[in-house]
Amino acid sequence: GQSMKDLFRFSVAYWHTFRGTGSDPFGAPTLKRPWDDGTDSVENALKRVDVAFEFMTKLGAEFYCFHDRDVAPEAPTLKQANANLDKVVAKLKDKQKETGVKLLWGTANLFSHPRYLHGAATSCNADVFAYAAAQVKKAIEVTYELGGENYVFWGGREGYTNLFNTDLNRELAHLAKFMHMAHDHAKAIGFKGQFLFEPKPKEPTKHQYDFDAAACLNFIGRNGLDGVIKLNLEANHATLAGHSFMHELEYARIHNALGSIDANTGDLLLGWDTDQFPTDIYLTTQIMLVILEQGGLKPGGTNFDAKVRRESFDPVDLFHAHIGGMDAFARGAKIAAAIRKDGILPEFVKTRYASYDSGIGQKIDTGKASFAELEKYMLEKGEAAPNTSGRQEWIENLINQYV
Ligand code: GCO
Ligand code: MN
Ligand code: MN
Repeated sequence: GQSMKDLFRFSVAYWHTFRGTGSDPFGAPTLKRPWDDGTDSVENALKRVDVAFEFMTKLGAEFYCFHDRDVAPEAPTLKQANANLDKVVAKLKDKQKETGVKLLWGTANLFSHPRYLHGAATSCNADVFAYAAAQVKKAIEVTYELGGENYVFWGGREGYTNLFNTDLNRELAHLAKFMHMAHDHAKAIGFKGQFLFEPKPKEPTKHQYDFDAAACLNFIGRNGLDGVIKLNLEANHATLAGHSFMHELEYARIHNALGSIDANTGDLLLGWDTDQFPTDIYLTTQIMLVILEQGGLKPGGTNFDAKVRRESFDPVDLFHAHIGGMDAFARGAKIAAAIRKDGILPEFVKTRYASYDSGIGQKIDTGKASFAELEKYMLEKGEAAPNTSGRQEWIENLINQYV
């Protein structure tokens, strides 16, 4: 019953698409943007807004996402940085009104500036904690002003390298305090957007506090933030953690915490966070199976947190890359819908639990029985160890039937 548009809620990532240079850790920028001299001035930032909204309008993207420092320049003082942001946000607001493109989420960049060397909310320096708080306060305010439907916290450098000089318990406590302060401020100004944590392991710090969905959910639960913070899950971050993306999505979904996705694809052999555009319909089918099960992502969406690296000199390639990503999602959605409709998967799942539904589960309530009662049951039964083979364990090729 729901339209494809409502299902995807596609979004363009401002940082990659309008600020990305094509550089990688081994080489200098390649992308040339004739309208942009590359300097981080307010004047340039305002010019970029025109290009960005022309791009998004032509693409037919419904949403965009940004960090404070993608849209407006960093400055020597907080006061100046906030003034820069206000100037650009005024123009973003006009452009949103003019084009109908909406803000899926805003966020603060708490990782690029050298002050965040040891993290932001988990920094050992109280001035840095205060600066980060002020920066997030402002970023929540402009997200509210622009009608943002969510607000994202990607941990950036919230983690540590060496435990000998790190008070892990204290840093987690600082982070919890910070998140409660952010929530309090959102409430105070009337911002109703959903807060989202974005898990990511290993980069940039060795031990990230937001390693994966499970680590984030544990933090959320033990700090009284259930529901206040849901998750923005990214495909490449899942593979970096050694998970499949489908695992991360389903793990979040069953905890009622699947908020939004950063759509991309990474190196399946772990590797690093390459943020490539998604083109693989096996991946998008898996994603859409979970999203359909949840009944959509709203107020979240499908944000292309993806870039072209040193494979391109021409920003037009970014346009084609987004089309390719949207196409991969549309195909994945069709396949996932067909799989759900034929009922084969639920049947596989059901037969897997046959012993609960028709065997031991009927004779003895495995959930209520004691270990001693279960032992007595097995001793009386007198059979050899139960054999669970014979069920279909490897069904990934199912997708091939629909391609
Ligand atoms: C990453 C992150 C970044 C963004 C994040 C929002 O790939 O390391 O996802 O791309 O900053 O999505 O802050
Ligand atoms: Mn991301
Ligand atoms: Mn990434």
